[in-house]
Amino acid sequence: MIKGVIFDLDGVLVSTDELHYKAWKRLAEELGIDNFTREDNEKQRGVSRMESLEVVLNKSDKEYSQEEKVALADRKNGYYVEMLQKLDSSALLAGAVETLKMLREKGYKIAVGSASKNAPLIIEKTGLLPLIDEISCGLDITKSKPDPEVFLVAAKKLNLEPKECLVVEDAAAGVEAAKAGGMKSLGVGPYYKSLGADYASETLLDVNWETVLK
Ligand code: B16
Ligand code: MG
Repeated sequence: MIKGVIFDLDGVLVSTDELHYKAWKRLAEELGIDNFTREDNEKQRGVSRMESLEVVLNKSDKEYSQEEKVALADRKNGYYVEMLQKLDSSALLAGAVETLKMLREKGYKIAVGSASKNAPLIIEKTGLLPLIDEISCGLDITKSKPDPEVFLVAAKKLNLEPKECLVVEDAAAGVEAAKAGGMKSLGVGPYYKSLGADYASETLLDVNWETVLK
């Protein structure tokens, strides 16, 4: 029986993809990579900061040491965090607030399970904090999706068994992580049909919650 819902953040509750894109694009241009595209940015959906950096560096002939890579990821994060300061509720995706309120009224526990180390800042800036019981994010984990760690930490924080949790995700790596953790999954977003989730809906507004939560 499902007792809690774990929401991925970026691409499910909030849209920060444009800001990630702008920050990576700025870094790429500084490195002389002028062909970093929105298509490349799609490959960064749901994956960790260091793996996202590899998507950018794959477009360069230059080799970088691990130390240089960490500095580049930090530089990109600086640009991203600078833009996050202006984030507000206009970044919330359709149906996010209504869904969280509805689930809470029905007595479900709510967590966020996000790869982002900036999740607490994003949640605060968009006003989601009062609607969420627990946050499990990039700061809590050592292994990124498709490893289930971020969702297992979320379940633990909610005091629930994995099989009592439903994960809502917009990325294939996240759906894989949910499965690996023994959790049911609902895929949403532009690729909802091909994520391999147990249930799928284009947006949070189209979900048949009665079926998904049974
Ligand atoms: P940060 P999610 C993910 O968030 C983003 O989709 C992904 O593009 C980003 O690289 C990752 O967080 C790490 O973010 O650099 O802020 O720590 O979809 O797991 O909520
Ligand atoms: Mg996501």
